[in-house]
Formats: sequence, C-alpha cells, structure tokens
Amino acid sequence: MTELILALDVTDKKQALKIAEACAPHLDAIKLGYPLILSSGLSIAGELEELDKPLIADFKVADIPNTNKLIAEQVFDAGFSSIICHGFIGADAIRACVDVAADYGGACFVVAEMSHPGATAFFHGGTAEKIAALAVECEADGIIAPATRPERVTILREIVGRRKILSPGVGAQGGDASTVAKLVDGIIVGRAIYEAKDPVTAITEFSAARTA
Ligand code: O7E
Repeated sequence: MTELILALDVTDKKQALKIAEACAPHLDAIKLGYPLILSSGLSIAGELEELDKPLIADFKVADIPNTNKLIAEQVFDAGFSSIICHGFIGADAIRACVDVAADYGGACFVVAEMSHPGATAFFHGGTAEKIAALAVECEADGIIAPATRPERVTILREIVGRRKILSPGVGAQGGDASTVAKLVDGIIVGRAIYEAKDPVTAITEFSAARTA
C-alpha cells in the first residue's frame, strides 16, 4: 500500500503537536521542514518521537560534502529516521548524506524534480533524469518526484526501478491522490490535511484514494 506522509508545515508548535497527535494513528510518517523547525527548534523531533512514527527531515540539504555530513548528523541525532537532500549538488555531496543515513540505520531521499510550476525551468530537459540516475548510483534510498506531473513520475520510475519514490504536490498543489498513488511508494500531503476543518477526516479521504 502506498504510504501516506503528512507534511507538518505548521508554524505554531502547540498546533503542530495537536495535529500530529490526532493524525499519527492514520499516517505512515511525518515530514518536518523549515517552517516548523525554524519556529519550534530541532527538539520538536524528540517531542514527536513518542507518536512512534518515522520522522522525515526535509531540509533539502544542498551544500558541500562536509557541511552536508554535519547537517545529517544533527538530523539523525535529533531522532529523525530519514533525510532529504537535493540532487543537483552532485555525487560526493549526495553520498555524504547517504553515508550518514546508513551509519544511523536511516534513509536518504534525493529531490529529482520539484512539484511547483517554476520547477520546469531547471529540472526539465534531462536534469531530473540525470539526478534520478545519480541517486541510484549513490545508493540513495529513493527520490522525490512531483505528484503534479504523473507523466514525469512514470519516466523517473523507469530510471530508479524499485527504489522508493515519495511524491509531494497532492491536494493543495493540484496533484490527484489516486492517480499518483498508483505510481509511487508514498504520497506527501500538507495543507489539504493540516488546514482541513477536520484533519483526520481529510486523511481518511486520502487513505481511500490509495486503494482506489
Ligand atoms: O502543498 P502541500 O501543502 O501539500 O505541501 C507539500 C509539502 O511537500 C511541503 O512541505 C513542500 O515543501 C514539500 N515539497 C513540495 O511541495 N514540492 C516538492 O517538489 C518537494 C517537496 C518536498 O517535500 O521535498 C522533499 C520531500
């Protein structure tokens, strides 16, 4: 079954913890990124650990290998089980994240193509395909590919084979959950869940789409 991952981009810590607690039983993982971590601190990961759900650190790491290594160590020390890095940074910088993830028994996902309209300016024309191939070469656990462009996910799937594809862009950005769920290993949903009047009901709808 395709995993359902909540993008917890809520900047009020209390609100974030409340939503996470209500939603956790219906989720496969929770993704935290700059919005919540900059407002609440990295220690929010420790507070979410008791929900017993894998935590994905979405810092889209994109620095030199040594800096990436230092960032990844902080992330895994804080209790995350996965890290996301950009792919355009090249093999050595990706490997720095992959290696730290492996040392901690965690996972590293590489952004191959982004979901927003402006992403086509740089990711199209062969770049996303190159990044996907690089992710495989670097033995990353998987890639990030856009739910807003299922036809691109299909192309990237041919490159990464059985490696995982996690896909953001469902809901608020227009991606259709049932279409993309057939193509990927995990859909990432943010606003359509955390801004819903009843987030748990919203999750139920996305869960149903996964099996449709
Ligand atoms: O549009 P939403 O509210 O459903 O949120 C989508 C989340 O996925 C949000 O955290 C955003 O930063 C992230 N995301 C994209 O929307 N598009 C991308 O191309 C990549 C990501 C992302 O999460 O990258 C790493 C997984």
